Amino acid sequence: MNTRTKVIVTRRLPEPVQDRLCTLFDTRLNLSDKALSHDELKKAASQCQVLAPTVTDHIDADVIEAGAGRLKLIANFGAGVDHIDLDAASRAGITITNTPSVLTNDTADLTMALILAVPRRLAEGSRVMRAGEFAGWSPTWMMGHSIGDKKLGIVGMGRIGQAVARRARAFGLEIHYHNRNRVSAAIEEELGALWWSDLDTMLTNMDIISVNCPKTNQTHHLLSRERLSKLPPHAFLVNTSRGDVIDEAALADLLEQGALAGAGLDVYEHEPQVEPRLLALDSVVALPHMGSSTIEARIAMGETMIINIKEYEDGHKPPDRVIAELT
Ligand code: 8YV
Repeated sequence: MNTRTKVIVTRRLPEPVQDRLCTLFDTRLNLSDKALSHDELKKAASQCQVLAPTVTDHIDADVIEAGAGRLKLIANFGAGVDHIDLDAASRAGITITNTPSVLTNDTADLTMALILAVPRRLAEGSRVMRAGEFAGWSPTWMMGHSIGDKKLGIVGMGRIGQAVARRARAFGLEIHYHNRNRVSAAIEEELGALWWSDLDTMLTNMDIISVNCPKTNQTHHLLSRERLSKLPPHAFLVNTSRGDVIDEAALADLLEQGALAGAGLDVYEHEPQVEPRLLALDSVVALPHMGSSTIEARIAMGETMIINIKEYEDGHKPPDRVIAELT
């Protein structure tokens, strides 16, 4: 009889991660990388002790119920857990873990890349080159906006928000932030960051906004149409967190009307669908959810996930447990 822990992985992972999973556990991989259907997820949940999903798997109460009794751990490959019904899991006594920290720097780098790319019109410039439309330098052509001395408002000052602040400071941006809780004085001092208790007031005063908070019931459409309308028309908005923190249709309306200067987006409200009006705008730089897509981060995420599974298997509390109330 096989006594090894049964692990089901829902998507193809980097090879060293898959190899290690197979060495340590009775692992079922998904070499095709085709996302599992809802029924397939239910079936998988009923067949394993550990389910290893990703952001593309909707782990709702039905999937959790299907795993009742056998499923003990959902070891998410990724930091965000908004695709998992945490309450249902907690009621069923299932532990949830994620992979924080290891993707912080890469996600912050990509955020900084968008903070640069949108005001400096990088994607537009690249499109012009590819279309063979570069007719030579001109003193008034392709002028964007400098980012130095601009006010950056970070929404969500967790690990990634702080890493963005560190980078942005080096580029000469003034750091402002809104967070449920004020960060420590030591961190504020290190980042030169100014806390705004009221998000609306911060928005009206910023030049660039970076969304870095997790998606929870409280942050769904945090940047609603009303709030987005508070941003000054010269402002740029960057989102590398989760699409539904922003009302995407309202964002498209405001950009189309010129009520906002531009947006840099890596995440979307209804992935993989993207509001087509956003893609039609030169003022939008759109990326396909690639904040953590470096080979280094993805291997580190796998390693973190494996450590969580191993600790569970050995009877310890996995280090990266996600507690429902804190998300
Ligand atoms: C991950 C992310 O690649 O970790 C996250 O929350 O958004 C991505 O960078 C994805 O979640 C993998 O499941």
